[in-house]
Amino acid sequence: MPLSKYHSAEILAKTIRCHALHMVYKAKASHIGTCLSMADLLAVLYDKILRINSAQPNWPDRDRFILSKGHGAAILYATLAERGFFPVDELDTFCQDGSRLAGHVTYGVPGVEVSTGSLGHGLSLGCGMALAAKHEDKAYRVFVLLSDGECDEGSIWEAVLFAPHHQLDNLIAIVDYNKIQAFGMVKEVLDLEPLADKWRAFRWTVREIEGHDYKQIDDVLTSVPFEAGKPSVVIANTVKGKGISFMENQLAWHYKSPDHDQLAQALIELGECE
Ligand SMILES: Cc1ncc(C[n+]2csc(CCOP(=O)(O)OP(=O)(O)O)c2C)c(N)n1
Repeated sequence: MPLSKYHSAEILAKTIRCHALHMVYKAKASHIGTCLSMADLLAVLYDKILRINSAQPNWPDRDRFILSKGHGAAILYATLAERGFFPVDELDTFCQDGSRLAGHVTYGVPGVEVSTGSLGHGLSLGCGMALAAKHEDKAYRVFVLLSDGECDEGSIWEAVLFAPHHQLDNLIAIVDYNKIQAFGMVKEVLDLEPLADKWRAFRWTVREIEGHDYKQIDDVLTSVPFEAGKPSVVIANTVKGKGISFMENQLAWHYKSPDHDQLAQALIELGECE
C-alpha cells in the first residue's frame, strides 16, 4: 500500500506521544491529557509547516511558535528533540533536579521562544512578535497554540482585539478545543460558545477543523493567512487524552500520571514507538 501523504507527520505524532508518556511516567508529572490532545497539531506544524532550522535555532527569519498552554511542555520538548534541537536522550531528564527541561515550557531550551505556563500570555507575546516582523519588513509568521480553558483569561481577549487593529496577518492562533479544562468541562466551568463567532466579531478570519485529521490540519495551516490584512485563527476540535482509550475525554488525566501498568497498556495501544 502506498504511504499516506501525511506518513511522516503520523510517525512524528506517535513518537512524541510515546516520549510524553515515558516522560510524565518517570517524572510522576501531570498534563498527559493536555499533551495527547495537541500531538497531531504539533506533528503537522513541526513536520511541514514551520520554517525553522534546528542547526540555527535563533535564525532571525524563522517562524515563531509559542505554546501558550505551557503546561504541555513534555510533548513540545519531545517534538523539539525529534526535530534535532537537542538530543532525544535528554528527554529522560524531564522534571528532574538540575534539568533544563522543566515541567512548564522554559526559555533556554533550544527551539523555545518564550517561557509559558502562566496561562493567558502567549497571544500577547505573539502579537508583539508579529508586529515586530511588520515593522522590520520580515516575512516570518507567528503561530500561537492556545488551550480552551485558557480563553477564560481576559488577557487573551485584549490580544484578540489588538491583532486585527494592527492588521497582523502574519499571526496565526490555534485553539486546542478539547472541551475540558483543569477542573471540569469548559461548557460547565465557563462556556466559550459561540467561540468562532466571538473571534469573527473581533475581526479575525476563522476556520474550524478536526484537530486529529492530518489532511484538515495541513490544508488549513498551508492556507494562512486566510485573508490578507487579517489575523487567522484555527479552532481545532480535539479530544483530551487522544490516542489512549482510557485517557480520552477523562478529566482525571489532566493531573494524573500513569502508573507502571497504565504506561504499559498505553504503549500497547500506541503500538511500536521507537
Ligand atoms: C494563570 C494561570 N492560572 C491557573 C493555572 C493552572 N492551570 C494549569 S492548566 C489549567 C487549565 C487547563 O485547561 P485548558 O486551559 O483547557 O488546557 P488543556 O490542558 O485542556 O489543553 C489551569 C487552570 C495556570 N497554569 N495559569
